[in-house]
Amino acid sequence: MPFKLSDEHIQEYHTLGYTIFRKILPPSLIRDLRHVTDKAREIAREKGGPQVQRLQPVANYDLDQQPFIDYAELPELVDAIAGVLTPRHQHGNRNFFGVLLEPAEMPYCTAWHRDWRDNIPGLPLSMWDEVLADINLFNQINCALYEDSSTWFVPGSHLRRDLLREAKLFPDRPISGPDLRGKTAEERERVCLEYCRSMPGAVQLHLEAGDFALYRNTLWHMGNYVPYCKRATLHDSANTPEFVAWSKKAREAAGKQREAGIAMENPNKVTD
Ligand SMILES: O=C(O)CCC(=O)C(=O)O
Ligand SMILES: [Fe+2]
Repeated sequence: MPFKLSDEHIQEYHTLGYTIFRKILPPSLIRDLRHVTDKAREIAREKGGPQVQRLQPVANYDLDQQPFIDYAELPELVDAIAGVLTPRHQHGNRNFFGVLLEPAEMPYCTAWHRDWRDNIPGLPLSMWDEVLADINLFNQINCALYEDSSTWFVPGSHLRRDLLREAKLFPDRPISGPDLRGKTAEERERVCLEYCRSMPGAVQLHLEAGDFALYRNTLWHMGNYVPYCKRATLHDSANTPEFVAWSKKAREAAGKQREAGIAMENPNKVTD
């Protein structure tokens, strides 16, 4: 059945902070993308070692670009994104989009975070805070080529700043992940899962091959990875000219702060 956008997709996107276009990629495109991302995995591991998380942007590497172009131009996707957001929001940006991969050897996870606020050292947090709800900014994409249950979200958290219980859970910056030192693969897998579940209201995203998740990267989220689940998930954004301009400005400001010795501002700093 061809994909059909519904009112629920739009409603969910704004209230939960994410929506999924189920089976929007046709099987022939999944086949071509699986083929090229197998090569991307080899390049990523040569370059970044066995635990590497991604190759990004794929346009910078010696890979057949045609499947990525077909993905960027897929009319059903262009229409669905325009339906939830606007026709000005464009995916498949060649200087950004990449592929997320499973680790070759050991389970691990990222820390819980909101993108930019918690993973760009030096970013003046007032810059993020004032545009947190701007729909022209922060629209991100995970498009799965194999089943993928790696990503966790706190639905609705994109609509607000941190709750007290979240601030108490992660009072420091940078936010720590679980302590994996000296642990076996199975122990690491268990500890990472417990870390995912330690966040109140956390839900695990389940994508099947050809599913496309559009999400606000301002919501609390994280990735949790095991080597036995093959992963090739296109990682992309639905960009606007406003976002390109904002991210350039934000990176410059973060660089200046770092030069001045400011590593990471803490939004939850206790001041009494
Ligand atoms: O692997 C994922 O799906 C999430 C990754 C992520 O949030 C990040 O690297 O910032
Ligand atoms: Fe992230």
